[in-house]
Amino acid sequence: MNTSAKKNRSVSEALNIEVSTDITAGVHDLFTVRYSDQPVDNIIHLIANIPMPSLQSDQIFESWQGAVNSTGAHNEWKLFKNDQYLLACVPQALIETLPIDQAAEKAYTEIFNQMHINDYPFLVRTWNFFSNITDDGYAGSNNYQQFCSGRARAYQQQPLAEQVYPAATVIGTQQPGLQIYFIAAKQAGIGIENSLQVSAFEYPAVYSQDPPLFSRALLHRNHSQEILFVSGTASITGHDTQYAGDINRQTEICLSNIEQLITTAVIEKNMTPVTLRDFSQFKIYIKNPNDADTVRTHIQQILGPSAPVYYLQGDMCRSDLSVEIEALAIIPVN
Ligand code: 3EB
Repeated sequence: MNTSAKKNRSVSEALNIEVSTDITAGVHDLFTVRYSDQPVDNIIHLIANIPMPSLQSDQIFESWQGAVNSTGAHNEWKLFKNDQYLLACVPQALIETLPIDQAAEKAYTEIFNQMHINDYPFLVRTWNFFSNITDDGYAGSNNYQQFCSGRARAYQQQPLAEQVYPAATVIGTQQPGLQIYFIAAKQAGIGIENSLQVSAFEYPAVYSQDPPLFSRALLHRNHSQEILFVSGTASITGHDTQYAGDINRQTEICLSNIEQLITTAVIEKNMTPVTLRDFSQFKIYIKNPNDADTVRTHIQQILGPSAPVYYLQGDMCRSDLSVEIEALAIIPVN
């Protein structure tokens, strides 16, 4: 292969992210996800508007960037693709009238269908949002537990025997409806678990009848990058919530869990050594807006004032959790 062909191939597999805020946008209760094919024509496409208030003075935009944009139109789907990655949001029309477990089952079944049709067989990252997350559903379980059951049923119907679970975020919103956006890939990622935590897919059934099917982090390599997707990470060790009611201690446990995942990725999976300072993005979900200043002060002491940290109001899937942190590292490699 000649050098320029190799280089082009690298570029067309890369995924980048730019997170920006806009104080003039005037809409503080939407978190906006976009895709741009910046090297080509710089057109910015909307992926999703998540009804989740910013805890900053400005609206937050998460813009993914890939080289080759193709917006496939399969029924209601808008699909953003490059040579390695597929990004999309599950169309609302497919799921909007269903109760949460059926909505989750249908959504994941549709995701797997699109992955199959478009030939991106590996699910690497998902973001899931719905309302009343800890409220009672039916059959004695709450809405989060119902969501877990629906997701598990969709997996059970798939021939995904060897597949590692994606990194994931599940956050409660104040607006009705289930919103899911995700990244799938041509090549498999490497699942990373946290030795300080029981793997979520092995949680005891007291948390949910069907286990939460996600990896604590997922390392994905393409031709020019190592991408570490760190799942929504909470103040949990073993499988127990730590420091209910103490926002500072919960923030500390979130960060030490993330540090543990980085160490595991580097030592066990041979990732390029990175620190929290090398990360491209942190999203911090805070349940009580009154805690935002405390968390921000704490985070700035550790990551510095100009780290790419974004604060959003969201509810956690356990009522004793006050904060959850997800993170993303995109490291260029030769
Ligand atoms: C936890 O560690 C916190 O059900 O996909 C975080 C990230 C959590 C993803 C999921 C749940 C999920 O159990 C909750």
